[in-house]
Amino acid sequence: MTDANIMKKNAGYYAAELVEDGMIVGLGTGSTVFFAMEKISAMINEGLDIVGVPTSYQAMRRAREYGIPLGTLDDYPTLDLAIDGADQIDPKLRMIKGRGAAQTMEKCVCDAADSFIVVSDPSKLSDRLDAVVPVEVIPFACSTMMETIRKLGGVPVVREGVKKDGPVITDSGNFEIDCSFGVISDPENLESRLNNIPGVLSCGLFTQYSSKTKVVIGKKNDVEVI
Ligand code: ABF
Repeated sequence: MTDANIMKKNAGYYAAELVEDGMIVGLGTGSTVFFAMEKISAMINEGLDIVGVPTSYQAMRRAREYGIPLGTLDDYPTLDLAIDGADQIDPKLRMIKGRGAAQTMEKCVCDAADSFIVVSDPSKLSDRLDAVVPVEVIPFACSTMMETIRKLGGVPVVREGVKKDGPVITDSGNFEIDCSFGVISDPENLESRLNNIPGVLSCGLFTQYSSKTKVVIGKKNDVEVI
């Protein structure tokens, strides 16, 4: 196993052990949270009784493979805990998510949870937020929204499918626009302005959840909790 995966596994396993019997747990999308699912699966085999609420089709499939009982936000409008990954995390625990094109449902699950556990390796930590910000948009007004994003100082690119056969389509049937803004000096303001563009469903800036967020950084032999 690579050092990166060892660190991701340590983070995911640590987060999984925060899950208690009877909890309803949001399950994020991404390789690090999948390690948490692996550990939760073992805990279920030892008698843990939980229900998972996946944040994407990919997360649902992986959770099913691990035998994790699943529900939806319709079944469980509020969650005890959500475990998810991130693309970039700043010192105030504000983050950028969405490289997996699932940030809209991830944000819904995060919002519904009493506490938010973010699992990561050290590479996601940064003094400032300057990663690409994914923005999920309805296809209808994509070009207009891209113009608006340009006026906000962004460089928008519609995320293409792996085989370049057209735009990536999200689980909700929309496009993802990857927006480069350089160093984001006011993440709260940018998140608000992106969210207010007609046709935007969500953006990958998560700036409103720091107070309920715990970040678990996997190291080679242990974890650091922020
Ligand atoms: C998901 O996990 C996304 O929001 C984020 O982009 C991704 C990170 O994946 P990984 O853990 O594989 O780095 O939550």
